[in-house]
Amino acid sequence: MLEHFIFKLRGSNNLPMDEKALTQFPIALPLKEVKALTNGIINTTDLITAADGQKYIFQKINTNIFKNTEGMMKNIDIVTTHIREKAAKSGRDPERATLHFLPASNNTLLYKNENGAYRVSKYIANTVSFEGKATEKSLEMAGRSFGTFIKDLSDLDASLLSETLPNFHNTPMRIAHFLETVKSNPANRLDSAREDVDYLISLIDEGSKLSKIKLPLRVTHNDTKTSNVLVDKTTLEPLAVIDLDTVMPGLLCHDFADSIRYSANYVAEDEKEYYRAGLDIDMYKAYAKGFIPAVSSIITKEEIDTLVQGVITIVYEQAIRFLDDYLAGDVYYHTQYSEHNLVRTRTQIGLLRDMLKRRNEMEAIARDPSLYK
Ligand code: GN1
Ligand code: MG
Repeated sequence: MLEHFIFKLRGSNNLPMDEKALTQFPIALPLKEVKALTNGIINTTDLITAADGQKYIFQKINTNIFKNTEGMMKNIDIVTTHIREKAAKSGRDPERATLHFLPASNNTLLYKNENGAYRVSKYIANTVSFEGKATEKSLEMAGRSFGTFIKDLSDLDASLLSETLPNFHNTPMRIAHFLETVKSNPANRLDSAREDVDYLISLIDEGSKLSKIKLPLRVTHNDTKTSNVLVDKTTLEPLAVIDLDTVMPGLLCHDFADSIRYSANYVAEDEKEYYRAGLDIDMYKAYAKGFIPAVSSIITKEEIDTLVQGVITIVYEQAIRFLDDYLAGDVYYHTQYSEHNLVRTRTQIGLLRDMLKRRNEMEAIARDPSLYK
């Protein structure tokens, strides 16, 4: 049985892959190989090799988080089609410029059954993603890729896309939810996080500022980690932006911010020595150097004025998201140990404290005229 074969390959810690789901996609079965890819902390992902040697990415979508899978795949369809067209016009290889999902037997890019929602995309050969700690070079390239992504999609009407994760970056709502969790203390963990809770509550005004400013709605990626950029294995040139689940209408500063939050911190998101967290200004500069020139022809004055506030807001928001989940008993993010989400919270708080001190330096870099030529 295919299922048993896969089960063996994935090891006993993983659930067996859904055989019925696989047969709904135009791929040659039985599979030759299955490799679990464990980078994401939300979906379950396998690199599979079909009977004819073609490789694909097979994913089970986490429907607890992505409830509107139809809307999500429709967004992805619109966006990837648009990028393929743009790529073809500008001499880039369309099949390497973005992900290409295969239609299931129901003619949509998604197959759902009682076990979950599944999708398959072509594996882009001879590519790697930037894994591990980013370098100034990789971060600059990631900035260019995510900036180009926004620019490529700037002539697409953002209202065509559904808001698949409603209020994803609605910081005031995140704050309200966090305050509710603090009040109800469902996992009885409040005592172990009192200082963190007080600090974040003291910054509610700071975290709410951005939400009061009117900014253009764009098609944004919303998860701009360097590991979401595919590069050519040989030339190391960035090719495509992946992990398109959170693509939806959003603000330009969010895509500037999240990468900086993730990579311009001295420590990784779940570093246990969280007291070493802080802003690596050279890394921040590197991302700005890639991102800003890529969007310079479309960025508005209001957007320039809110780049840094966007970064501070996103770090703040992520800190309360992690802390909320810690206090709730780890219901959202996958965790490996009971304090995992608290550690994550503290790496964000360390970064945030530093950014609030160095705001002027950050502003000067974001407004450097040489980036806007
Ligand atoms: C989640 O699973 P991953 O790494 O793609 C989260 C992001 C967070 C990130 C923190 C849909 O992304 O918003 O910034 O974890 N995605 C969702 O590591 O909640
Ligand atoms: Mg993601």
